[in-house]
Amino acid sequence: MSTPIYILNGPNLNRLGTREPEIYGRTTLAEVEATCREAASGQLVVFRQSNREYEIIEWVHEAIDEGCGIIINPAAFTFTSMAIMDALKMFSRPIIELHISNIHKREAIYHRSYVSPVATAVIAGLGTNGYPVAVRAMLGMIGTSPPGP
Ligand code: CA2
Repeated sequence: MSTPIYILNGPNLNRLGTREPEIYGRTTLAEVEATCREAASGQLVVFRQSNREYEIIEWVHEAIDEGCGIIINPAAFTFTSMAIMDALKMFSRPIIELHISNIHKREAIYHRSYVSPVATAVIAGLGTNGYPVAVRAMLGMIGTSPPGP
């Protein structure tokens, strides 16, 4: 497969590993990126983070033209952004919504995701291990590895 998996990260995740380790762990986003590339085992990966909503929307548009799948941790935009939801709706290949924490175990403001209704699958609560898990799941979805346990 020559088109990349897009792994998109929303606001504040560039600070991962620096605060609230009891919720988000101590792994930095650069370390998360390395685990994703390892899990992708040769599959092209585009890994990005932005604190700007419009930039994430632009990257979803780029993925519509060039990507085979999207793994997205929209962070706080999960609960606010109809614009990201609308962009993702236009993506016709697999989408995995990913959260490091289990958003459903947290306060009510973290329960209503705009992204879940347009996602193929949702992963939450596995810590930063959720990223390589999502990459392996995506490889199965796009057909570069056999589905399995
Ligand atoms: O659990 C997740 O991955 C979240 O998407 C992270 C978001 C939060 O708004 C969502 O409810 C769940 C917050 C990311 C905050 O960024 C951090 C920065 C530094 C250290 C820890 C988190």
